[in-house]
Amino acid sequence: MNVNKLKIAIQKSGRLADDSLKLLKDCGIDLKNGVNKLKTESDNFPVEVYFLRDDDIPQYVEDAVADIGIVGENVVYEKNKKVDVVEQLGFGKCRLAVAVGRGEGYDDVSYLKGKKIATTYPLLVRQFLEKNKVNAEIHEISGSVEIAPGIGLADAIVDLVSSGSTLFMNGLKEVETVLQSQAVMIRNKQLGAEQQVLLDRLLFRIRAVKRARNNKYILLNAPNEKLEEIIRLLPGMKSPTVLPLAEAGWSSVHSVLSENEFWDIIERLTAAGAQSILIVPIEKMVM
Ligand code: PRT
Ligand code: ZN
Repeated sequence: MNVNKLKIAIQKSGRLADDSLKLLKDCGIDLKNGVNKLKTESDNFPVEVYFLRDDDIPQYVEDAVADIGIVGENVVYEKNKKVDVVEQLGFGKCRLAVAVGRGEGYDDVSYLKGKKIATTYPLLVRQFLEKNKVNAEIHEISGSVEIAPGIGLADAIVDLVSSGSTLFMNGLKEVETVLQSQAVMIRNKQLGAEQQVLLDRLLFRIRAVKRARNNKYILLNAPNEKLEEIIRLLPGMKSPTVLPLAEAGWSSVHSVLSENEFWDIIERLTAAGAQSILIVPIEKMVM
């Protein structure tokens, strides 16, 4: 039964839930809004989506209950199950960090020697301490790690940080990064041939969506005598498209810019004489 469907495990509710569903939707996979909230299917792609707690996803994928899953790298490496990481997905970004009281004089990791560290990530903390050759006591707790130093339960914590406001509100400061993390796609190690074909189709779509999210389409007008200089500023997919404008001596230039160099290039284009610059989001980008 259902042998030729790809079984995907995603977080039921929480920080990765909406972005995971959005990614599938952007890949053109329409999910039925079934009443059964444990599982749903799609009419236009052979998938079965399971909604689970994020902590359970690596085990389900190792056991082949699900073929693939979407989960944070922090969970993948802490759970340490036998699964393959196949793709970083670009959302759910955070870091696993060491934090100590704001008033503490912290110079380097040797500060942690003999100290008590509260965390929900005992394995990753142990590996971090071993790598840095520091002996410290790991105190595993199940939540609200940030309050541990304040109530005298620990001298330091290791927890996930994104904006840093939780640490700030609890009188803590971030002093070391244990792991940079984002949501990833994981895969069962013995995926069947049919499932692998479906996964490859899904990954092809995911990569097109990721590329589109990281790029913008740009259109601008340029005086012909400045064209060469303006084209040099534009990386483009191959080379920019140049079309003559109705007004003599002017051209329209079209290209693609990546999100991280975007503002820098726009400033240089304007300085070089580009006018009427339009920036348009890209829906999908297949190379
Ligand atoms: O119920 P379930 O077990 O499925 O969910 P959960 O409560 O265990 O996880 P959830 O939904 O909180 O997080 C899911 C995943 O989101 C994590 O495993 C990370 O990969 C990722 N992620 C990204 C984060 C954060 N950013 C994050 N900021 N997970 C948790 N936090 C918490 C952190 O623990 C701390 O309490 O947010 C607080 C810090 O945030 P800032 O912005 O104040 O620094
Ligand atoms: Zn969880």
